[in-house]
Amino acid sequence: MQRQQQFDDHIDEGGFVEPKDWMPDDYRKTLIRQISQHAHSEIVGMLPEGNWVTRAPTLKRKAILLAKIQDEGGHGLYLYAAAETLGVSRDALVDALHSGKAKYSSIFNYPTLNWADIGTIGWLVDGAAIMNQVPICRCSFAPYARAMIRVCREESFHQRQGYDSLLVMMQKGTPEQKAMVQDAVNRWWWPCLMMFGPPDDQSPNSANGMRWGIKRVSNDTLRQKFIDATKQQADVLGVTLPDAELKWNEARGHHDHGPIDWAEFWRVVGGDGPVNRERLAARIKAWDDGAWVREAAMAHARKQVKTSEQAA
Ligand code: BYC
Repeated sequence: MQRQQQFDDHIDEGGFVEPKDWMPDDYRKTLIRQISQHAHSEIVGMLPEGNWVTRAPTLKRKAILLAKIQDEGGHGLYLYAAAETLGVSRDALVDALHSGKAKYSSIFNYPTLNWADIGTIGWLVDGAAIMNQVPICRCSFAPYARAMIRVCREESFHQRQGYDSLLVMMQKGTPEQKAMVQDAVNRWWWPCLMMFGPPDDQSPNSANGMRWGIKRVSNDTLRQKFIDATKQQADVLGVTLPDAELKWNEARGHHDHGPIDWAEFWRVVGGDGPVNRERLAARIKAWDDGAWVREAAMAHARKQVKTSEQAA
């Protein structure tokens, strides 16, 4: 009880928690859930873009895309490592993903149909990700907060490269290329708004997340900030966001927007989105195909230990 009180006081004072510090079980469980889902999202998030590596239109765009995908692999690894400091094994986390028990971001269950989808993912998906992740740099669990600082720096390059790629298509492209950009924005806009999670009054984890300093800003507040920032960028780009009700509300100081299809969100989160099955199957195949690499790395590590023991 006293430890609980000390923990609560520490959080209230804005303190950080390190892996070896005492923490309530529910705090640990919530972090394992959120950090591992975040890690899975990074790893599954490599798939929609990986689909376009061989078809990037120029060497420059291909190099940028490869770098972005590699960054995402790196983000997944830091986040798995941060989750492991809470006492869960990497194998258990990966099993939870492959068995369908663990969630990953709904956004990655939509297909990438044309090249403009890649620029749009950078602009909108990474833009939404940064909006959500900057506050996590101040998360009370220090290893997660530290990981997010580097992740956010890289995400901001990802967002910029996406916007730049779309700007080139909109300013120098053919009418067909401009139409591709608009088509991609039409398909990604609403799923991006869903990335922030359900509305605050339907978000079961928010109360504890906010209480414990894991979440610093609510789902709806971040979604609104994203809409306000993105509308201005869309105007510069020359694309229309697919929401007839989107308009500036002077009294609120924010944009009003049309209704979000939460039934679609829950369907996708529940495993029945456009490409959920394909994404999971691709991850399971990659894991199985990589078994020999893990075995070789373990054999090498065992040999190194033996050699250093013999030398000692
Ligand atoms: N998709 O109570 P709530 C990236 C689940 S990766 C799927 O509000 P919470 C990137 C939620 O887990 C982007 N599920 O939950 C990578 C919960 O279910 P459980 C990933 C979602 O945790 C590559 C239930 O719905 N970013 O940026 O308080 C390339 C109720 O929700 C979603 C992160 O993971 C969703 N969109 O808030 C490009 C950031 N939303 O677990 C980009 C860290 C909600 O109780 N995570 N659910 O079974 C967070 O900030 C929070 O976990 C969320 C949800 C805001 C996502």
